[in-house]
Amino acid sequence: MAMLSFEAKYRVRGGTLVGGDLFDFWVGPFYVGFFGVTTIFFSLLGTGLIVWGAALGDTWNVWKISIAPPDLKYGLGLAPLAEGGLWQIITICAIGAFVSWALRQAEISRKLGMGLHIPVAFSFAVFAYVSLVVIRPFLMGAWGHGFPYGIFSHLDWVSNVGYQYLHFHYNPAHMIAVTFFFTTTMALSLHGALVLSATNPPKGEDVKTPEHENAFFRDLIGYSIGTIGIHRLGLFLALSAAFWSAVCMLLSGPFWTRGWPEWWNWWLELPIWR
Ligand code: UQ2
Repeated sequence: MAMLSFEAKYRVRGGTLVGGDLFDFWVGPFYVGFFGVTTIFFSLLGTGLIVWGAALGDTWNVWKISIAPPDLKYGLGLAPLAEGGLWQIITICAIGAFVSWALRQAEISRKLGMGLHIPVAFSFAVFAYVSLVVIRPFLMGAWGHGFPYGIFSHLDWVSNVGYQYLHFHYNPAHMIAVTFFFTTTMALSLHGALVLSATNPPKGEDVKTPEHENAFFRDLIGYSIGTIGIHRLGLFLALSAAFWSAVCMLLSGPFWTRGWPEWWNWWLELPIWR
């Protein structure tokens, strides 16, 4: 179905957070809004600075291009452009673009009279990013604790930071985050499989209803969470994965500097063993 005729009646005025009617219009299928303008601004500036940073580097191999944060010696100060200053401005552009995007989602949601679930959910991903490049570096006293902007280089950073704590899988918040990531994939696979199975009956038979979906899980495990419930559960699981990922990184460094396996000594030191 061509969406434009259908969408026309939802192209309503209002719901903007700033500027009133100023940017309250569409370009083709896209809503613009004040935050559409700021998203474009930060994205283009940030991308341009990344290309500049790449040009200052020694490779155009897309896998190896990397824009590093400042050396630790610059602490929480500004660094020269070619020595991490670009990374600092790119970080500001990235956050400007992500926050603009969330606020544009909020404006569109308000315009349509919908809940703010989408911008709230997206904010968890933004929080996870901000915790890595702003909150944790700030708590540790140097922007140099942020991760480099490069495909291989950010993987190296993740590996190095992990080994710095000897065995990151012993980080209890990491354990919780990983469990939520896996549970999210299981919930989505259950849901996707269930909906497709109900909507793809044998040739000539009617498409099945949510009653059938409920009956399947009641037969299987004695419980069905329901059609709205599975989506609430999915959102909770996914947001929890992002949240605990941020927590596991904010603990590592600012609040725990030794190996994570050692953290579990509290268990061995419980007085009940003595
Ligand atoms: C369900 C339901 C859906 C679903 C799914 C279930 C009709 C279409 C997948 C089953 C989910 C359950 C029992 C929860 C499983 C718990 C975890 C933590 C993964 O009942 O209602 O709607 O898609």
